Amino acid sequence: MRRLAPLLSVLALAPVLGAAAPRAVEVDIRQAWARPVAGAGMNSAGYMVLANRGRAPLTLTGASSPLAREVMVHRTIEKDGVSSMRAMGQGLIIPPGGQVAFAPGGAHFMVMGLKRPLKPGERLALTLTFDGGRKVEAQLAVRTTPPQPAAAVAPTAPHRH
Ligand SMILES: [Cu+2]
Repeated sequence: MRRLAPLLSVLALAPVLGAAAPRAVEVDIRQAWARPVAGAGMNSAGYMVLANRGRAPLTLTGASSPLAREVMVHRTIEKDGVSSMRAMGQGLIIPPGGQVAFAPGGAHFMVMGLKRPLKPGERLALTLTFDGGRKVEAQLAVRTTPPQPAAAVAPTAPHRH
């Protein structure tokens, strides 16, 4: 009976090890862009469309950038003609097959305390953190205006060649 003990403990561990293996984050990142800033210490805002192409809900829990002191997930709220920004507390859930658009006037990544200016044409790397601590890197094009929406985002638009 003694000889069985090591085998049993390995079997008992197997499901735990399986659960610990990192699951890929099944997310598509589209139209990622950030506003330029003129000097170090300033804040930028980052925008993108996050589409969950997995079968489980995906929760965005935070973001960071090597170029910024802090990155917060914000939402702009308009109340009585005054707009203000609020941090999104417990994370942003993207349902399976669904998408969330970060866009001016709505949800955005507040990129705070940039270590250097951001010029149009450059790229800003953002590391997005999802549930389970899983991370995905996004490359945001630094530009003054939003990129044109990709055709895939508006499947109902007329198809032209
Ligand atoms: Cu903000």
